[in-house]
Amino acid sequence: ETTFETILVETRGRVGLITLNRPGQLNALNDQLIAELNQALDVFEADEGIGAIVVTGSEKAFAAGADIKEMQAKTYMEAYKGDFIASWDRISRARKPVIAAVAGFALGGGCELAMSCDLILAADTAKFGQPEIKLGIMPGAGGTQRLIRAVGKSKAMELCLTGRLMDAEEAERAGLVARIVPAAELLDDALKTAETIASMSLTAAMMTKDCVNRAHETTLAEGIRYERRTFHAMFATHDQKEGMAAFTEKRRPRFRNA
Ligand code: CO8
Repeated sequence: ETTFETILVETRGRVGLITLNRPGQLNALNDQLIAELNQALDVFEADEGIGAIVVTGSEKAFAAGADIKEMQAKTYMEAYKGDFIASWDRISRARKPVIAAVAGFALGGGCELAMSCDLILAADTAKFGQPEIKLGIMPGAGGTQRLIRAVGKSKAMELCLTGRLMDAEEAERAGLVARIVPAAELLDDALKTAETIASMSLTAAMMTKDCVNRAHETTLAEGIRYERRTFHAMFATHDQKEGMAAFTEKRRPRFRNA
């Protein structure tokens, strides 16, 4: 069992739960936290017993951004040579479905981390934003690229250029979040949603998320072709035969994730 200092890691049934845990810093993201998060993701991804992952923060903050105090003195050469932020993309390369359960602040790198997950569930207390411009910098972990795909150019520009925060209602209207949940029910709802996903064929879920994410990477025609080939491949799986047999026989499927 690995012990972590900046995150809490638990297993709930077939769901892996990662809680960002730097309460004194509103879960500001530093190298240690990202390294621990990546390590926890590696473990859950390798674990056959895990079918979906939830990443959450505290009531007050999902994450209030990259750790400003740690970044403050960084030089260009340190950022360049160390490829600052490169390791942040581990979560976007997760093959199992990942849900971000966001309450309170998801700002800067925190908003980028949430957007790197497959879907965001927002507490009614959630606040999203890319306030980097107020620090004399700009988003550096996908904010200028993922936000525009989620909310469109005008709103993405406004948020990135003014640093204005967006509440949960606005985020839902704009398409950034899947659903808003009362704050007190956020974690239960996220775990339930993850458990629903984890009860499906993991193979099907992984292929589905891979195809949906493809839409951001390629043209429509290529994406459609990629989807079709992946769809064809599903007929080689046990779970396709089992899922369809179960439907025909009016019983619950017993997926083998194969
Ligand atoms: N970094 C370091 N410490 C932080 C951060 C942060 N991002 N956010 C909050 N904290 C600390 C505060 O310094 C404070 O510590 P202390 O008690 O020692 O003074 C503690 O957390 C509590 O914060 P506040 O007292 O400020 O709490 P409030 O409720 O008054 O305010 C806010 C909450 C509005 C969220 C406020 O804390 C704030 O504005 N935080 C900064 C938000 C921000 O600018 N985020 C963007 C950071 S830049 C970034 O993410 C760049 C991303 C680039 C890619 C990734 C690079 C690694």
